[in-house]
Amino acid sequence: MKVFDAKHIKNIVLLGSHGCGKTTLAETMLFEAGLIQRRGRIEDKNTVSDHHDLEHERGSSVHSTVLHTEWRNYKINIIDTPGLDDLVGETIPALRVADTCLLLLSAPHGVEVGTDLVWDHIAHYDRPVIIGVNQLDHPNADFDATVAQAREHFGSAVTVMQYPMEQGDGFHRIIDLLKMTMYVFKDAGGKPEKQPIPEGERERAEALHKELVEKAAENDETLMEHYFDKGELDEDEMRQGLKQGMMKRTCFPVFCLSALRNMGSGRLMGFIDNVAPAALEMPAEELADGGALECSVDGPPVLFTFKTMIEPRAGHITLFKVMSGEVNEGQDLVNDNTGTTERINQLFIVDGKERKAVTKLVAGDIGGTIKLKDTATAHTLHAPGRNVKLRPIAFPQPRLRQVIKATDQKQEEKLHAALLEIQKEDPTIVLTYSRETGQQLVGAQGDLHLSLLKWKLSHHYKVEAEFSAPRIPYRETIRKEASAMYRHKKQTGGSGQFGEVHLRIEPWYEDMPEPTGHSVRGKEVHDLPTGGKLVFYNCIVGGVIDNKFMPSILKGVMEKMERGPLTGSPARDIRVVVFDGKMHPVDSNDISFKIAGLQAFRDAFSNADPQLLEPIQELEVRVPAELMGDVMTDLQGRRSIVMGVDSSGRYQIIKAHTPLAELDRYSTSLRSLTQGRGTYTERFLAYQPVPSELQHRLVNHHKEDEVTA
Ligand SMILES: Nc1nc2c(ncn2[C@@H]2O[C@H](COP(=O)(O)OP(=O)(O)OP(=O)(O)O)[C@@H](O)[C@H]2O)c(=O)[nH]1
Ligand SMILES: [Mg+2]
Repeated sequence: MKVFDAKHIKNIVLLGSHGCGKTTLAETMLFEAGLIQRRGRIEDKNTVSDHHDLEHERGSSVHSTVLHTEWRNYKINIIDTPGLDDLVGETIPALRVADTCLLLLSAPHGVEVGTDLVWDHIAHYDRPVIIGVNQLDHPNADFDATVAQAREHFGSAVTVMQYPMEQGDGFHRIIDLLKMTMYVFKDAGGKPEKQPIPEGERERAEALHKELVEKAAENDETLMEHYFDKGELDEDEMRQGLKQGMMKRTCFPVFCLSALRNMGSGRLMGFIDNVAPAALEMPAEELADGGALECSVDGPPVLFTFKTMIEPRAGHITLFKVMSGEVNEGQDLVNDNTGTTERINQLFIVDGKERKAVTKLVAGDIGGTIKLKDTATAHTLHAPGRNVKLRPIAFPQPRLRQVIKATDQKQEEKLHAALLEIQKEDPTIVLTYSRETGQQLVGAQGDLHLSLLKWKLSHHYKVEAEFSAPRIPYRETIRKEASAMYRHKKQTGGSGQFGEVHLRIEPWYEDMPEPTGHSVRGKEVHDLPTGGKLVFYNCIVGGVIDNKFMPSILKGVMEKMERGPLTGSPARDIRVVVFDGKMHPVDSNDISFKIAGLQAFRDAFSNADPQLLEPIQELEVRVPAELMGDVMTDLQGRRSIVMGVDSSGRYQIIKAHTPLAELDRYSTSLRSLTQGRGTYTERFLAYQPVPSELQHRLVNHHKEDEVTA
């Protein structure tokens, strides 16, 4: 394996909407560079990138895949990502380690929903962008419309470098505005012949060339002066200016492609070699503690892991980028996140499922190793004593949470073990256990993500799983005060049971005055594990209930509060005043007072205007302005209160408070309502009363369940 020096390594991530041709382009680049002798096709399930069984089954990418080409004197690492938005957990780590984004647009479809969604991530990571307009051979290809849309969505930085002479089936010529030449392809694509720009095209080509030169000059005063002096820049000066423009994100150069027919990829690779910034030229990486790490070959060795793959034979494979220094086979590095020392026993580069051993990798390069003991995705490994930690990767929150259960109850443990493994590969699968409802929840990015999870569980881990809607964690409380007494009395043969409790319950609130009309002998404030408070007063006078029974009464009250009288949901924010009762000299014991306390509480509760509370979520829904009306109407149908609307570019952000019970699979509904363009985030806001009609229904449901249980 040739070892490339850091200046000659370029890291590119292939991004774009589902089906725009990323995997096909990666295959074509590998073929053009001579790394494969035959081009695989998506339909034949034999591309280097889409090598997983699940990808073959679906006919599209599911994982991000690292590949590389060697073009002229440069090594280009390519990370091919899946375009489906549910698989954003694959895209984000790839973006994090790439130095340039190659954003592919499809000439028949232009800027799609998926393009816009991925653009938001690119903008977040502030990466240089090259735009490839692909599928120019398609009968519906429209280069000009695609570029116009790109300008509309991504701004005036979109800069035409090339344009096609014809589109659709006859596509075979590209005018290049930097080289001012025409590339003419044979039917099979590949290396084009260079021809002068035809006379009839010169005027258009020259006008566009001038725009390009101005774009290249605008980022550098010296270049600007040259341009004013000579009225022109030479090729090297243009490359220099374009590189600066890319790095400042004032220039997104546009290239012409037909990945399927192998047209345009060689020139694109040449541009990546000569113009796209190398890792060494990129701004320093931010560290978790606020510092920065320069990518430098002479720096200390620092690796950042961005992907974990679990393969049947190899076990855990960890992919990383060398952020600084160099890493050698057999080297010991410290994982800054776990403190574990890890030996890099094997070092390799990857091309899809192929691994090629190397003895060292230098700053800016991407490679992998296996069998690390305690290293996960987004960890930093460094030389002992260096103590460097790179910022973690911010994975998106789940958009969907469902209860997951093994179809066969006996396989529950196996399911859990499988989920933990899958989570290592895919950090956007988030497992949570709800102690309150006793349910195992799985968070994912959408329905498709869940169905892929189910497929993996079934095919790779041989365990069948089912999903269902999570139970809503309702709460119960009261709205007025009420009193009750309960006498528990049992006489069976020998010693009996006796306990009588009189108590009053009241809605508790912050800074509530002390109870009047009773002398307070004891007060306990309990913060309940399910939220809210129970404040318990002992106001017994004259020793009618012995102090030693008070904990039993409290226990009885607590027990009923844990499974409230209305629907069995936890009760909260209640003050209990025990003010009277009776004992029996022989038969009174703990259990009698616990039962009396519980029953008195239950009876008082039913007369205290009981109220069911439901969790309310704070929502931020981001939708294209033209779809706001539909989304708003839908939100109102979900009992939402709209708190306000903000503008953000072409989007509107609706802020609303919505009951959790109305949000089951909201991400799916929002997607279908907005053709996939709407996104949202939610977080718990507060508990609020359930409307009375709904409360009635829920209470009746609970009663029916209790009867059948
Ligand atoms: N006509 C035409 N079809 C293309 C071209 N590039 C890709 N395709 C076809 O488009 C379909 C999708 O191609 P992929 O390479 O899988 O697209 P992708 O962007 O990797 O898709 P995801 O991985 O799902 O995001 C396949 O049927 C390809 O053969 C092209 O340049 N021209
Ligand atoms: Mg793909």
